[in-house]
Amino acid sequence: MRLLLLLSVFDVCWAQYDPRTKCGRTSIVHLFEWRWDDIALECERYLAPNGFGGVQVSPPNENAVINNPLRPWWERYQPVSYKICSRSGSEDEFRAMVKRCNDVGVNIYVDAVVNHMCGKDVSAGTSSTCGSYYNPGSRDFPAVPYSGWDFNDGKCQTSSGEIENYNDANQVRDCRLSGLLDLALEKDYVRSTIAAYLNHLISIGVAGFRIDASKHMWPGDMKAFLDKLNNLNTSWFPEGSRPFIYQEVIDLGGEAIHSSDYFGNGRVTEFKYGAKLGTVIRKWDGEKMAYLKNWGEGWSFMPSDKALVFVDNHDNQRGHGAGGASILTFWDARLYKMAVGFMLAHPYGFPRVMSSFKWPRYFENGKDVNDWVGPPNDNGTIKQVTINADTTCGNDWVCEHRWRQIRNMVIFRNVVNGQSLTNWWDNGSNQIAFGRGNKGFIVFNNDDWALNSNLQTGLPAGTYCDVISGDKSDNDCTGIQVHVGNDGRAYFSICNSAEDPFIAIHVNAKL
Ligand code: ZXY
Ligand code: CA
Repeated sequence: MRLLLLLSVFDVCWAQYDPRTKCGRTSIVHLFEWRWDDIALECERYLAPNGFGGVQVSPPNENAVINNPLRPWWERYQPVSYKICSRSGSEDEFRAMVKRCNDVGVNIYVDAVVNHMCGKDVSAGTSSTCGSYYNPGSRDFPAVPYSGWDFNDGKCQTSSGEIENYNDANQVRDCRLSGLLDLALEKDYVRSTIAAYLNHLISIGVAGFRIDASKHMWPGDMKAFLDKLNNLNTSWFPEGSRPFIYQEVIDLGGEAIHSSDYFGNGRVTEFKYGAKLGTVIRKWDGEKMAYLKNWGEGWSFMPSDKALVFVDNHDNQRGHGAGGASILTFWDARLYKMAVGFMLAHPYGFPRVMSSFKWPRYFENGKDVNDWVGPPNDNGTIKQVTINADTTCGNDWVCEHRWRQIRNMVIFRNVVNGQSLTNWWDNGSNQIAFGRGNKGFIVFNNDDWALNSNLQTGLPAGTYCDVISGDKSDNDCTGIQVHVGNDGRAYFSICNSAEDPFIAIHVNAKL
């Protein structure tokens, strides 16, 4: 009885921090701006077979159609109702996707935009993804419904009604973020309306939520609507499962609001992770990979069991936003693969892999003037994700998650799950290596000279396939082979000009 009680307390305590992934899967992928039909196919044909635990999908609710600039990606962050009806598809298509992904053990996490509705200066009318009428000027969103009483116009203390000073927590929570109409989350009606939207998604079968713009909501207000959420759908999840919650809080230090304010509600995005890792791998500010020895809490990041980690996200991959120029993206493919490889090999945090679309990046005075450009489309309709003969994607979908090096490191992380970081080695510069118990080992050479070293891997003796330069196939390796001796040691040789200057081996890719 006492044990049962203890177990249930433990369960409740860990509930919203647990991504509820299936079969020992340990990462998720953000399929940014993909259509629901394409995500359903991707779950079945690629994500499930390769051990991805889930997908973060773009906001599924109805949003303002912005025509100036023409259909930017950020229009999806301007809600006009909670109808599931967006450029990614209809509610029927969304339901079909959730079912098909859940049926192959891939969870769906929804990007929930609940701090605000659309911008105050968007014109009134029915220019929305589902044709619902709305009037931002009179604070009227009849399709929800919300009216003037449901916004923070009276509560915000700045003269402009906008957030003017990020050192003032009251403004950051109660004023408008770049003109977006700020919801009055202290009202029970608003809390209940948001909870009803999220519970609708839970009933369809989603596993949790990324909560957009959490920095701009009071943690207590968030707790109030999160406490109203139902348990996950028992068609796919154990009785009593709580939704996974990860809150987008951009905290690089130096502002009034801290990530730790939100730990009670669920996990929090660790924006320092990508900003710092980019700086290290670019070798800026005198950083070296050797300094990664105490990566994680040792770098004053939040506790590992609270952290949602990523190299780049849909916002900061555009050269602005949190982290700025140091952020690595698919545009810097060689360094990017090392960064994602490091993230997936390292035990700190719960990782999200980014999957992007290509846009016509063009810098003027250090700023990308095309940072607003929306997904590949034909007259506004999002293009299908086509798959080429070599398994890469077409139609300007980048599909980083399908790059061999990244996909194989997603598998690596599953194989080494639960093992601690062992056998750290570095050369005092930018050559490092570490193991994960007796399951896997990874070696990086980010110096300007060759790496030739005999290292303790901690692995059983045998011949292993490097999963960066190739795959294990028909009991052979398509890339480099690594021979681990009876003493667990292996000789590694990585040329600094190698296409990918790192090697990773694990026990499931042993000949
Ligand atoms: N936008 C352009 C034009 C409009 C959208 C812009 O220059 N915005 C002002 C600076 C960026 O501020 C925004 C932040 O979060 C948002 C924004 C936003 C969240 C949304 C919708 C938004 O504009 O429009 O749901 C933001 C919040 C922070 C912070 C930094 C930025 O420290 O606490 C953008 C849109 C950015 O640049 C955006 C959109 C969605 C996101 C996100 C950023 O999830 O993280
Ligand atoms: Ca707010």
